Amino acid sequence: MQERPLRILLVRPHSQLLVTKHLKKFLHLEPLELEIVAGGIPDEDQVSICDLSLEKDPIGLFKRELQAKKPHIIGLTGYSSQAGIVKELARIAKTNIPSTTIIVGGIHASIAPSDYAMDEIDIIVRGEGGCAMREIIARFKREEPLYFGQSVLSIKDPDFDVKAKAPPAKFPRPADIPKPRRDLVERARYFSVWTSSPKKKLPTIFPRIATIRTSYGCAFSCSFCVVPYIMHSEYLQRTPEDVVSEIETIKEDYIYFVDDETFLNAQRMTEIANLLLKRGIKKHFVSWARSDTIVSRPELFKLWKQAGLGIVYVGLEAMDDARLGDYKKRTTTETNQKAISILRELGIILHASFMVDPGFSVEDFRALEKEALNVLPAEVSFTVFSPSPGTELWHKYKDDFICEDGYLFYDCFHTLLPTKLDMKKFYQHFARLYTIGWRGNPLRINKVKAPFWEVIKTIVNGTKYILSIRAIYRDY
Ligand code: B12
Repeated sequence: MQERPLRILLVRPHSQLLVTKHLKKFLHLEPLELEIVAGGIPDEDQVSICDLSLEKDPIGLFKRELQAKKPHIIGLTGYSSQAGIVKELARIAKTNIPSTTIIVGGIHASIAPSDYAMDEIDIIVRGEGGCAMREIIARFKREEPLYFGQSVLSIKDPDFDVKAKAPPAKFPRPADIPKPRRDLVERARYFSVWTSSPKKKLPTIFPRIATIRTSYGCAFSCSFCVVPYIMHSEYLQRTPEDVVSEIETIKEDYIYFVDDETFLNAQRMTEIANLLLKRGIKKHFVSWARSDTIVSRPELFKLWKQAGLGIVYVGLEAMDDARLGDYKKRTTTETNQKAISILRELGIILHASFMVDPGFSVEDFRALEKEALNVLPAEVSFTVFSPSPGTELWHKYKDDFICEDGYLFYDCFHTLLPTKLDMKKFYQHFARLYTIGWRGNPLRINKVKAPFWEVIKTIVNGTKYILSIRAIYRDY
């Protein structure tokens, strides 16, 4: 039997690309995925979370953590763009502590597990990790093989390649997923830019914010999105009572819903809002929602405004029906327009998210600029169309990809496909979109009063962010 208590170190890697580092100056959310994984670890064991994402010397900190904690088990998470750094951390860990067991989970492990087939990585977890970790720890203590079923893989398992084909179809029941261990992180480090202000005055532009997940998956199947692949198009939901009880335990006044789609079930969301109002829970919420959900249920958003919904992110993607059709978004430009009006009438800030196609001409950029101007005042963001591994479009385009450096450029800012315009010019236009968006930010247009130094910080960091976007072409 293994010695007890076990020492487990869970690690969120840092970003290597400048543009993502700048993004984090506006929005830095807690590592909820690791807090949930930690929730699956018994109380008798010692677990800690090391978030390298905003560290000046992340590798140095990681080595010091290894030295101090001497973990029996190390759990690493990561998006596709972080796959390289996850592997690097695994190598460093095994060099420093050869006996440690390394487990990798997260979105990239779920969609491209064979990318982690290397000696230093002992276990690869696909999909939900809290329940998986519970079982892994139990097996570890019983000294049994740690891999099992279709979701917990190992290169030591002779069936590894076969199993790597599709993500596990069986997702745990939401009620069985452990509650996040929010106590394991320094809460003051996590914040999000906040532009919603009914009183035209904000005590801070960067309030501390917590995250919560109330559902898993999405009933839609947009061609660029990997969620239907991971979740087999299932939409699993937590009960209103369960969600509200968790919200009651959250100390922060601001909460970000990190669901794939929060509002799909109007009845459930109505019940959640009513429970919040009934129990007098006063929080400020931010969530993503589809434009057609907003249009078909304006009364739901009115209720949620009362319950504290301040900002809604909407993937408008394109203001042209042909492109929306290509993306299989199942919305129209008319629906997008209606959703914008509804949010405006309700006094909910819109965060409009658009996709830029690598095939954009100067005229296409100009047309999108015009569309972006139409949605202002709003927060706006733009990403470059980047099919994720696991999507239909990834298979269609992968032979045309221009990036050689593994998955590093899968950050939706770096183009994976050749651009029609010269790349330098492409990124000049792309950065210009952000400049236009910045000018129409609700803080500026609504003349919101905020602490002076925060306004200066926002301008300086905003400028740096736009300059880093303009310089992306140099990364190739
Ligand atoms: C909310 C969200 C965001 C939020 C922030 C999320 C955050 N926590 O920082 C915002 C809007 C800021 C955002 C930004 C971006 N996002 Co995002 N985001 C999401 C979304 C919708 C949910 C992610 C989330 O927080 N889930 C909640 C947590 C609790 O669940 P989870 O991550 O799945 O973790 C579970 C398991 O994976 C597993 N697990 C995870 N880690 C580990 C580790 C171990 C050891 C184990 C055992 C298990 C395990 O257990 C966890 C608990 O159940 C996902 C869609 C999705 N389904 O993943 C996209 C998604 C992850 N985002 C994506 C992208 C591309 C981005 C951006 C790069 C886009 C951009 N340019 O703006 C940025 C990058 C920001 C960054 N972090 O560096 C892509 C990633 C694609 C890929 N192949 O990597 C996704 C999948 C969207 C998509 N449809 O393609 N995102």
